Amino acid sequence: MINRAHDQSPTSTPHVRQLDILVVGAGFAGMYMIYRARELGLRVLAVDRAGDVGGTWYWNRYPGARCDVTSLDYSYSFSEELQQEWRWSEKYATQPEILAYARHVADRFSLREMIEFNTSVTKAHYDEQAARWDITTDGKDRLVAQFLVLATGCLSAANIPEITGISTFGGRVLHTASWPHENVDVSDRRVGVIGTGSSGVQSIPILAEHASHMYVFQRTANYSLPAHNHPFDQNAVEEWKRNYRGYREIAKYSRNGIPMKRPEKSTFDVSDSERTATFEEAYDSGQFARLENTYNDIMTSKAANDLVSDFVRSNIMKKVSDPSVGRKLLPRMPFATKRVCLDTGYFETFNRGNVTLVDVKENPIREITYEGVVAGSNTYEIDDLVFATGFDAMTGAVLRMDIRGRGGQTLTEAWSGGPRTYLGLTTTGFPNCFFITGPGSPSVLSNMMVSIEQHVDWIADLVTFMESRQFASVDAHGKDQEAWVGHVASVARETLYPEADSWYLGANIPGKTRVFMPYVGGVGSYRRRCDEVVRQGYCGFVFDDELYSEPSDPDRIYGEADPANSDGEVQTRDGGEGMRSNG
Ligand code: NA7
Repeated sequence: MINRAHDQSPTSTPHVRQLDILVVGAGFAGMYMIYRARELGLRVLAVDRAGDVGGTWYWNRYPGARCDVTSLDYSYSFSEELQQEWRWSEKYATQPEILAYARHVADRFSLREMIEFNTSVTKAHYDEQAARWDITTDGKDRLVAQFLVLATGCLSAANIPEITGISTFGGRVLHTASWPHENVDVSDRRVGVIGTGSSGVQSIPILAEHASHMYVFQRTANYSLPAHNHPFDQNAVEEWKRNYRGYREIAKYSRNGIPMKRPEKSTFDVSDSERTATFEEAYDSGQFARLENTYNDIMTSKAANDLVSDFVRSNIMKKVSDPSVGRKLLPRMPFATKRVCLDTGYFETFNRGNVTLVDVKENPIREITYEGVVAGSNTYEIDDLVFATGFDAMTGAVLRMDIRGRGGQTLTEAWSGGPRTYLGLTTTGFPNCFFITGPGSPSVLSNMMVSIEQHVDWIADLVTFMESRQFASVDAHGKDQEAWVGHVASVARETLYPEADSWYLGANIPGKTRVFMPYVGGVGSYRRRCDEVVRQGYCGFVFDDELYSEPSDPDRIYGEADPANSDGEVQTRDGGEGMRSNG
């Protein structure tokens, strides 16, 4: 608990609420941030545009929505009681189950009293004199806070493509990222789905079962592996949970936030038959990270990646009865350079008589009319149009707010050449403002729960440090930020990731500057670098306008990372098999 005896901070008046921390977002990041802030005795409030907790899991209610990280991994670790008492019912939790978990956490830790729902932040301007953020919402109060924490989620700003004529469409329009709360019945309706990323891949098989006809408008074919989802044997889970704490420790220093055995060999160190057997075993595990981690050069050598890509493509061909349709469903980019999907019967759906695949790369969507979608020279008449078109990822949610730092500079101006952060946590010129899982951190390339907890704990420690020294403001030094941005970019360049037109790069949003946003150096390596910054006296940070400490050993922060192989030194206690014994 922070000793606030010295506290000179102003008190609230009827319409101005004085806070220590304002958290934007009440998803898993925001919930844990308010939990930690309250523990520290801080005045904290979270606001969320949603009507309840859950963030992305509140909004993405489309049929088939599931997490692609196993439920026992995709959950909080901060409370041993919580992780022991909550019972996940299956390997990959459904959206309703994850939302129920978020609600349980909110109730169990009495978090709702610190959250204002149905409230959006419209403006957040930094007042340099007061070293406070002045925040305007669409609610009634003005908020003034020392710290602004943007827990806005990486995949929360929905992307609705600008297609001519959308507003003239005569049927229902739906977006997977803002799916209605009530049941959407597509029985006997002609449904069109635009987009074949995870949201499309998960929803298409279910919608197709009910629709009279389904048109799938595919611009880019994606890699998808069978999820092999299954209910848990609760006895096996209980047995496994005996070492939950130890397992979580390993996850923190793993590559993706999920304990996994380090690949020691190159793809070319083994015979063809051994390699195929390894690929098959990983493929059958229903975890794409395992296939990506079969050999240490999958994400760095095009020749190695070609082998795994061909392996997945050949499996897709086996599932689709019409080879001409199968060929259209084959992804062309290197494996895992776009987020790999996990599916239950996706490719098999194209064997149904009521499903038509429309290749809109070959025949681009020209317009939407009252009747349906015009692609190439054909009009596809539909009743329900589903946008499964994803998100303005990683930066969309923060840039949609009017955020101004020192000298009134907007975040949009500061990031006009792409996002620039120090450690993915802060950006120069915007003091006392933090991003949780921001660009420049492992973020979407990791198990988000591990990364969220790390960032929140790191921020809580920094706030405690500042309180103990009575510092009013913290900012990232521009020189250190540039070094970090350079490090993030150079690690990404050593991999195949930038080769695909992915949302990791911002390539899905017309006009968005292309910068590879997540840090590919690995969760464990990243955590060590963040800890090293603290150990070296919060080097690179400016407190009350003075540089506190320069990196005494910059190599330990901006030095080499091995993107193919980092963080592999830890092993799960069963040698990397994780929960497979329950499968
Ligand atoms: P994604 O993965 O960004 O997928 C969006 C899909 O929509 C993708 O196939 C896009 O094609 C397609 N798209 C976007 N705009 C258009 C237009 N204008 N015309 C045709 N097709 C378009 O979003 P998801 O919601 O599926 O998944 C996001 C993440 O959530 C996922 O990776 C998991 O981490 C969970 P493109 O590939 O850009 O050519």
